[in-house]
Amino acid sequence: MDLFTYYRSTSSYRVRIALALKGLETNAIPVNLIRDGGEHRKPDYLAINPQGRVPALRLDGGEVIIQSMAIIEYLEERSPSPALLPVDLLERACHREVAAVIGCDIHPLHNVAVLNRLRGLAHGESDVTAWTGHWITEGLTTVEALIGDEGFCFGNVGLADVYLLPQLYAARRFNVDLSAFVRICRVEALALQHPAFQNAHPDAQPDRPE
Ligand SMILES: N[C@@H](CCC(=O)N[C@@H](CS)C(=O)NCC(=O)O)C(=O)O
Repeated sequence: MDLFTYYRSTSSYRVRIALALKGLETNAIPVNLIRDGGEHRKPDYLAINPQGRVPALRLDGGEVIIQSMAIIEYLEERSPSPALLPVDLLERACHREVAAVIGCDIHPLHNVAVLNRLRGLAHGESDVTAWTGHWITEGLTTVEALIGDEGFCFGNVGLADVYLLPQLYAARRFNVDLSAFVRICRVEALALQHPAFQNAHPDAQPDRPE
């Protein structure tokens, strides 16, 4: 399998964590979102992912799956063990709630294209920073209220953690103050000790700049 990825893309980072937790190997193909106007906008990449975003997973048969949630669900269904979702239906829903808050309500508001659109509408960097900080803080306030008091988000490592860690990396990159989020910071400290999260981290990616 080939994973089209960018080291600091939070959606790519989610998929890298899911792959690592499941012990699945892929060939990483870096797509630089910045260089030369963005390699994701070039015809070669658009032929792979018509949406022009990362990640994309190309299967050994050549089929391509885009959208991190679709990729992660595919991996979960194809390689169910170790599971990212618990057996209990309500517990599964709890993981999906956190994934949806992050994947649907936080991350899309600070994506590269969205921030560039703000810049294109004559907003300066202080507006962009305030915008990003607002949506990340608001969303993480919800996540803090949803997750539990011990271990990973809901005890054992799972889908919620796959979404949370990349979002925290982005929050720190945008200088969002996370100190009020005691549960979230507990999960972050725990995950950063876990080999799957370490292997998937942006700093461990070959396309990371020196
Ligand atoms: N909902 C998509 C989001 C994908 C996405 O927006 N990826 C970002 C990087 S994290 C991207 O490729 N951005 C390029 C751009 O905005 O131009 C997913 O979960 O895969």
